[in-house]
Formats: sequence, C-alpha cells, structure tokens
Amino acid sequence: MKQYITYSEEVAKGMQEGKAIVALESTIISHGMPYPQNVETARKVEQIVRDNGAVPATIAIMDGKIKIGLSDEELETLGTSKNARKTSRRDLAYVVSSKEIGATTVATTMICAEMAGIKLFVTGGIGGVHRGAETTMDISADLEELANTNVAVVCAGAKSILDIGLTLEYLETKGVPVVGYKTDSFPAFYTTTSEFNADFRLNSEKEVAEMLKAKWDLKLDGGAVIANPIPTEHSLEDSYINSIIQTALQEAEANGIKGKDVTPFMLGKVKELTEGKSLEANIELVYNNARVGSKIAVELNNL
Ligand code: PSU
Ligand code: MN
Repeated sequence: MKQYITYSEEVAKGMQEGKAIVALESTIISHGMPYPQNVETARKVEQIVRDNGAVPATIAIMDGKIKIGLSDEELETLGTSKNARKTSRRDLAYVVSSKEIGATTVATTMICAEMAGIKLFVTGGIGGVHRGAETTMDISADLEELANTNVAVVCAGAKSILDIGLTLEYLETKGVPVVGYKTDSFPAFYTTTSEFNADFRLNSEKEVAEMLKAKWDLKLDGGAVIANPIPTEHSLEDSYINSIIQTALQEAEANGIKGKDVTPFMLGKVKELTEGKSLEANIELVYNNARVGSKIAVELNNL
C-alpha cells in the first residue's frame, strides 16, 4: 500500500513529532466552491488548524499518488483544474492507476486518512440519502464509509438538499454515532437546527475525544459524525434557504442531473439563487469546523 502514498513535508514532520493531524477533503475545493474562493478557503482552513495546535493534511490524488498534505502549488493546481475528478470509493483505484487529478470526497478522504493513520477529518457537510432515494437509490457512499472506516468527521450536519431524516435512519442502521456538538438538534448545514435531533450532545472537545477513544478501544469499527452547527451570525433563514433548495431540486430534475453530478449541481444552483450568500455561509461553517475539529484532534492525541 505504501508505494501509493506520499506525505507533504509538513505532515511528515508533524507525524514524526507526534502531533495531532487533521485530514481535509478536496472535493469541496474542486467541486464545492468556485475559484478563487475555493483555494483561499482551503488555505485559511489549513491555517486555522495550525493556529489550534494541529497539522493540516489536505488529501488529493496526483501523479498516481495519494497525497497526504498538499503544497501551496498543488492546492492551486487542484483549485484551478478543470478536469479534477470527483473521487469517491469506486473511483479511487482508477484515478491512481490513470494518474488523473483526483479530488477526494468525504468517503475517499476517510479511506486515505485511515491509510495514513489519521483519526480526525474536518469538512463542511457530508453526503447522505437524497430526497427521492426510494426511487433513485441515490445514497452517498459517504454513509457506507462512515459505517466501516475508523475516522471521525466534523461537519455542520447535512444539507436539506438531502433527506435528513432518512440520512439519520441510515446512520442508525449502520451504527454510526451522530454527536451534536453543544447542540441537541442535528444541524442542517446552512441552519443551526433541523427538525431532527442528534443522538447525543457533548459539550466540550475533550468529551468528544473521550467518546471516540472509547468507541475505538471497544473495537466498534466505523466513523462518527460530529455535527457542529454553523455560527448563528452566519446562518441563513430556514424558510428562505429551504425554498431555494426546492427550486434548485426542481431544476436538477428538469435538467436530468444524476449520479455524482447531483451534489455539485445543487451547490452551484443554490449559490446562484442566493446570490452568493450560501457560499459565504459555507465558508464560515468550514472555518468553525476547523477550529473545533483541531481541538478535538489535539485532545484525542493527548489521551
Ligand atoms: N457537501 C458540501 N460540499 C461538498 C460536498 C458535500 O456542502 O463539496 C461533497 C463532499 O465531498 C461529499 C460529496 O463527500 O460532495 C458527496 O457527494 P455524493 O452525494 O455524490 O456522494
Ligand atoms: Mn449520489
């Protein structure tokens, strides 16, 4: 396996020194946000991780290698590349062997993080069960990865482009703990709450780290969702964002958008319809997740 993995200097050094490492995904850079905000955000997220005592490891596939940590130049390449492939579990082997540029989804970032021995991963939102999945069968591979791979994912919940209720049912079936970080409600990405509750509420980074340690000490394989709500001052109004998502869903349907294109299409459409407000919210919630996630990683590393 080792022949396929390379580490950035910063990550290699951090690992040697026994520092806490935080994995970061790259689909959010290539398919989740437009240039140049994508690269700016990625850089700032990395800096927030450093400021909180951990080492950032943005993960992507380049030149046939799984890169654990990207240089500034590689980040720029990824953020400007028109042909970076959204790489979920099923795509990973192909992207490595064909030497394409691969942007890792939540699922693939978890896979690569586990290969590198990284326990904690920060992102914006996870994929889930899409609305209408009872006929389309559109269920993100992220959920199956959360079921099987030992990496915790700090996110701002699941967007209501998804069926949040069914997403939580799926996670329950697969035995994935869904933690509300300082909240009872399961957050819905752009909003601090949804109509559903998280399974447990934990009120400090240390408590989250202790739960993760107990989970993995007990050999309860799989990940965990640490749902950290968007800061109130950056959240969008419930009825406003939900009506926009409704319109975007209709456009996706009318345009016959399917498979891996659904989530990027929805994100782009919602941004357009909110005149950029959704992007601003998205950026702020990722920063917030980076702050909390880095502290959890540091606590976990100290246990
Ligand atoms: N949600 C976001 N931004 C993103 C994604 C989800 O707000 O960029 C990306 C993540 O990489 C996630 C993927 O893993 O979309 C899910 O895609 P799909 O639904 O096709 O599995
Ligand atoms: Mn899908």
